[in-house]
Amino acid sequence: MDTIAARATALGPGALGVVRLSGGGAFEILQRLTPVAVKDIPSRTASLVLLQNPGNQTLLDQTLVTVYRKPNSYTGEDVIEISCHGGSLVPELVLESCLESGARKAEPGEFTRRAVLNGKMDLIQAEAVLGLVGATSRASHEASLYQLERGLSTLVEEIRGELVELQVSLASCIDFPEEDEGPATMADIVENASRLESRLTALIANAPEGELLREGALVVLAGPPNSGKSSLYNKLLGRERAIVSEVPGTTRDAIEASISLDGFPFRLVDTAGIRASLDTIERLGIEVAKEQLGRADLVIFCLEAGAPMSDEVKDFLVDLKATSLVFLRTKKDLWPATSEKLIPEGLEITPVATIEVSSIDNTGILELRKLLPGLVYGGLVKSGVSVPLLLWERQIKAVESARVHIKKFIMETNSEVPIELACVHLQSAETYLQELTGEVALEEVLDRLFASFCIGK
Ligand SMILES: Nc1nc2c(ncn2[C@@H]2O[C@H](COP(=O)(O)OP(=O)(O)O)[C@@H](O)[C@H]2O)c(=O)[nH]1
Ligand SMILES: [Mg+2]
Repeated sequence: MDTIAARATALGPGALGVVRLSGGGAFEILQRLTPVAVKDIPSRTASLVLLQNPGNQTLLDQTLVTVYRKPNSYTGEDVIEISCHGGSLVPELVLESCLESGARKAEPGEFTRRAVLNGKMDLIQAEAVLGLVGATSRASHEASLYQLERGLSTLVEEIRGELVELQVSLASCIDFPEEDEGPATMADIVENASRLESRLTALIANAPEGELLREGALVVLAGPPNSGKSSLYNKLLGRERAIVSEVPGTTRDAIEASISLDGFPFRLVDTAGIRASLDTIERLGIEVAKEQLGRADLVIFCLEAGAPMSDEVKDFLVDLKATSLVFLRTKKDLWPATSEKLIPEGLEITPVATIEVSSIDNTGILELRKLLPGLVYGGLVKSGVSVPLLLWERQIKAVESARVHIKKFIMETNSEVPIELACVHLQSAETYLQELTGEVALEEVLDRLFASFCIGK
């Protein structure tokens, strides 16, 4: 394997920049950049090293270098980390000098790919690295870290181990069908297979929440113009992001911002009010609002506390039926003792919650903030995020395929299919679990996965 090099820190202002080298030539390459005897630098200890330009030997930077001798490194190869001064120029100069001295520029994710190939981590952990680097909320940070610590890997290996045992029992059942004293009966085997299937099903059940953790759940504010959406939006964000105005139809485009509630990530979207409008731009805004609503994980519908509901709004709400809906009666401060029903008579909607709020005196705001994580991330709010969790589509597909094959095995044992054929499904399920951890990894899977990494990871 050739020696690769890349900046491990982002370009731009910063006190430090880190350039990383990995491969058999790492020590030689560094030696071309300094008079210090590189082979004598102790492992895993920061050492002051003056770097020189490889061409004219002029001083390049004062750096701190940490060397890792194989196999005790991130990639399992010789690794050198050069901590130089940060900014946009110095790290680039250091990198260029490494390239001039024989290193090749790393591909995206190539360091982690080498770590996987050298058995330093499995594919689930590699994805956890990606999740950790991309984490924007406490929950996604914690969940990725738990998988990096092999939370999911351990569970998957355990299930795979049981799948192997099942196949062994099955083989002896097939070979010695007459023996009553055999280690397991067919009924035992099928029962164990169902147990494994349930464990995979439970894992998949959590997966949609796991996937949302990465990007944040999409929560869309909707309702008639002037119902207080933008005011509430700013209130939830804690800053003035959307324009608030008594002129109806002010918000025309959908605006999006990220917030974290109780550590869980949300993408909050404010939209144009829903009403028949002749104004082209406002009509476009309403179209955008409808589009956002189609993708929403949760809709917060705002209607002024004492206001009647137009037919247009009713139709709109009924169309929304499928989406999970929080129904707000807004501007409660203006309507302290309204006799208006929270949900207007005859309107057949079943919101997951109905709250009276005011952006002026904060009525209901805390209640709303507390409510949202449970509505979107219910399972994870209960269990906590330090649990084995599928965080990526690739993982979900592999587990689902394994589950389907176990299910087929169980079904075929109850049918005319010869047991020798049915047991092929157990083998397939095992292969999918091996793919999940990367124990059998196709080159193409690796290519796709690591393409989404940044260079230097
Ligand atoms: N009294 C009172 N007025 C509010 C409240 N929320 C919004 N408003 C006012 O209602 C008008 C419309 O608010 P806005 O947030 O722009 O509504 P949007 O059109 O639904 O985005 C503005 O004049 C706000 O100041 C509230 O909770 N109480
Ligand atoms: Mg608005």
